[in-house]
Amino acid sequence: MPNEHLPPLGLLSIGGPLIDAGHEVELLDADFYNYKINVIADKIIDKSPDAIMLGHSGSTSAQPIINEITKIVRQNNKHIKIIIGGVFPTYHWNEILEDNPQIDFIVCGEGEETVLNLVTALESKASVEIIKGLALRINGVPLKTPLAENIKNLDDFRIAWELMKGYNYTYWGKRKAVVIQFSRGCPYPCTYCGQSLFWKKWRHRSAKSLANEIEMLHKEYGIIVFNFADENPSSNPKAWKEFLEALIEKNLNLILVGSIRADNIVRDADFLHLYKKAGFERFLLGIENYDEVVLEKIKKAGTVSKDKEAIQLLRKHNILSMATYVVGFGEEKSRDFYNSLKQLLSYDPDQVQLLYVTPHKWTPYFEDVKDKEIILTDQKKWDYKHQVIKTQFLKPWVVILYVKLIEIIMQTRPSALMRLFFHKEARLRSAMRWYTRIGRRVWFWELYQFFFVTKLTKEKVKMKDFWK
Ligand code: B12
Ligand code: SF4
Repeated sequence: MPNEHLPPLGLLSIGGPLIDAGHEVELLDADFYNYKINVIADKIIDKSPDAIMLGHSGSTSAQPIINEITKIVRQNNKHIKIIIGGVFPTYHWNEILEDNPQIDFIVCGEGEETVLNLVTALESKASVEIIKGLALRINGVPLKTPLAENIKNLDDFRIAWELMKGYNYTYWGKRKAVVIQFSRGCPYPCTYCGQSLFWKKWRHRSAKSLANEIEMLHKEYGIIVFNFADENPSSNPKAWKEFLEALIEKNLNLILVGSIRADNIVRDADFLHLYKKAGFERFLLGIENYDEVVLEKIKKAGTVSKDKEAIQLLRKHNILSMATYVVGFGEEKSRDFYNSLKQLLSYDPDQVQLLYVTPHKWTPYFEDVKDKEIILTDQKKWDYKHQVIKTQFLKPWVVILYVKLIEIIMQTRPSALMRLFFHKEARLRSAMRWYTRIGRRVWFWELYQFFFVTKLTKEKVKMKDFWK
């Protein structure tokens, strides 16, 4: 997002336990300043800390950048410990360690406990092989230690918000913002989803502790916008309701945004007014596909009628809906794009986002498509915004034109424009204007990138051969 940045919650989360154990920790947010790779490496080399810990938001697409940064750092500093973590390295640890001798350790899974154990061991020169949840080299061979247990109580670890000092994080149109989590994980079985597998079990923070933390962030840091990182925050409606009530009791004027399952919105129809009262302004709903057969195949466990009902319910409560639609789950023909558009128009969401299916090696979906050919071998572009799987019936340039056509029709249809200009709530008009401003730039940028920059591979590369 141009000039808008959110703090990296993953790094702040591992920072908390380290600081509390007495370590000196500093945050270098390269994304915030849009630093080039050399600049990032130079800053690390200048500082020369004992260890660097790198994380990324778009995990798969950003890993090549981490590899490049750490190579330069290693050339200039032989002693620094290089530690990485996050979802992509958790599953691709073997090839990362094989191809990147400069990376010393990969923290697999949740980072808080493992990183603390690792740093404590390194400091006291104790053995690191016994630490669970780690990938490392033993006698030069990449190995992974047994899985670490899930954190049982998410309230046990403090997030180091103080590391945000010096960064003016904003979102939603220059409003002070953070990313926060009520829960981790998701109990649903969608075959393509890498996140539910990563967090393993759905767990949540206590309603009171999160409400208190939000109040502290609002009062001490002036935070207005809270972007929920949860995969599915309302998995347990009782706990979720308790949280909404605890937050409402604080009587803060906040803007909350997040993602949620459409059927959970329908389930919570009776207390959606609490969502609104707590401050929820927009939910992203993963609609994924118009075809019930495809939804069944990917085990979305949702239904078309619930998707529509959820959008209507959100509208009734003056909460914006953003429908995300994924291209490539079926073997689309022109007719399928027409049907998708028709369905989206009938759902009438406030915003849409079209994405491309991007299989993660560690998901069941990968097994379904591993023999398919890919058209994009540049990992940096595996970011859901580029088509990666070859389509049987349509050329990639036709696919992108259909995608862009659907987006433009959806965003400029009369009902969307009416809401954009005349919605009765000024704050929702402002939110929609903000999204439209970003969307306009991205729309042109993606077309430009596709036709003038992105190089599609001419070779026949199968998915299973691309990911070793
Ligand atoms: C907020 C968010 C964003 C924000 C990021 C803000 C920021 N500065 O971090 C924004 C909107 C900018 C964003 C952008 C993108 N995102 Co995003 N994002 C998220 C989201 C919803 C939350 C991230 C988060 O804070 N999680 C909570 C923290 C606590 O978890 P965590 O980061 O995984 O960290 C824990 C562990 O992984 C580990 N860990 C992580 N890093 C490290 C590092 C070290 C050294 C150690 C020891 C441990 C460790 O410890 C942490 C604590 O347990 C996640 C989904 C999710 N729920 O995680 C998607 C997610 C990370 N994003 C994703 C994607 C694809 C993108 C984009 C590519 C989308 C796009 N096309 O624009 C871009 C990429 C931007 C970029 N520059 O790279 C995907 C990545 C998929 C993948 N496997 O590669 C995810 C998983 C969403 C999904 N459902 O698939 N994103
Ligand atoms: S509902 Fe969402 S988060 Fe949960 S498994 Fe499905 S895609 Fe993943």
